[in-house]
Amino acid sequence: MADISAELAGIKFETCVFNAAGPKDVTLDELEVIAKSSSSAITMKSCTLEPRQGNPEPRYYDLPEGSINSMGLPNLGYKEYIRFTHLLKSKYKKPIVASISGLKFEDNITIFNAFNESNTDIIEFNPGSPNTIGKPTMGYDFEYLDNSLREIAKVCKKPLGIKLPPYFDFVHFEQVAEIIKRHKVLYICSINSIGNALVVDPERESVVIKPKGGFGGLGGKYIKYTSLANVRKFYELLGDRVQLVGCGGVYSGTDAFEFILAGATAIQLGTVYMQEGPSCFKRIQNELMAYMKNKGYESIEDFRGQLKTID
Ligand code: RRO
Repeated sequence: MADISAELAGIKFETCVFNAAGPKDVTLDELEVIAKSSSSAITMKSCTLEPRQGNPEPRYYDLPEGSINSMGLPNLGYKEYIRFTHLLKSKYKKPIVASISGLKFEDNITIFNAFNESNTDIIEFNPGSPNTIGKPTMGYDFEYLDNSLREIAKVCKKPLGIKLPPYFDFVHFEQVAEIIKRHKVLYICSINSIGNALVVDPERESVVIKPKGGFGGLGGKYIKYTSLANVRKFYELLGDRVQLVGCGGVYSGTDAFEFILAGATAIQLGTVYMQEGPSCFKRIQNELMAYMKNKGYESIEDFRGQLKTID
């Protein structure tokens, strides 16, 4: 059996495959389903200061090879998620990952401060949601990103990761890598959904989700190559100074293998979990182990980052 355990942000993970913030992780019931599955951690929905209903429905739509969503950050408010960390920790052994997506700079400071008293193992800052009506994607405002991380790093006493939106230009990768280097960020999770995609149903001559006239975040197989590019580029720029988590379009153990080759230490499952349910964790972990065994790799460190280029 190949060893697919990982150490992320100083925390031991039994396997490198776990759930992404977002899909089916809003309520305690949903989080318990993840806790009881083979997901190696329990990642919770991004939270805000106040509870939110989110955007009007329909706001999620399955596509043949992925999904489009404009959920609009529906969540129970940060206080509930702090409470959940205590409940979950008393029942399950897995690491807990909290995700914070305050609507304002000051909200993030308040929430990060409060989470110091939680039982979460890791906090993922999420400035990458494309779906908050009337708000830009914070991860594209580099000054805001820099200032937020500076203040968050001052207050946060938990291991800190960041979930970034996708970037498409090498100059932007370089600018973001410089910001990340300045602050105490232990990992980058790339990528959030690709923002403001548009799906058209020709039969109904209509968009498929209600918010924002049909524009929403694209996920699933459509985005795997952009996710891989983001992981690889940050690995090239940051090496092992900052760890990487691959997210976006992983549906199989071979997909997970590709992300590790590109430099990822762990993999998060989003749309595949929405579509397949909790069996996806064990299946993808088993497929990854089988693929590694065929290749003669014993642990993910045997090949992590070793992607070949063509001379
Ligand atoms: O809730 C959402 O609409 C949402 C969030 Br916070 C996010 O980070 N990414 C996404 O695709 N949807």
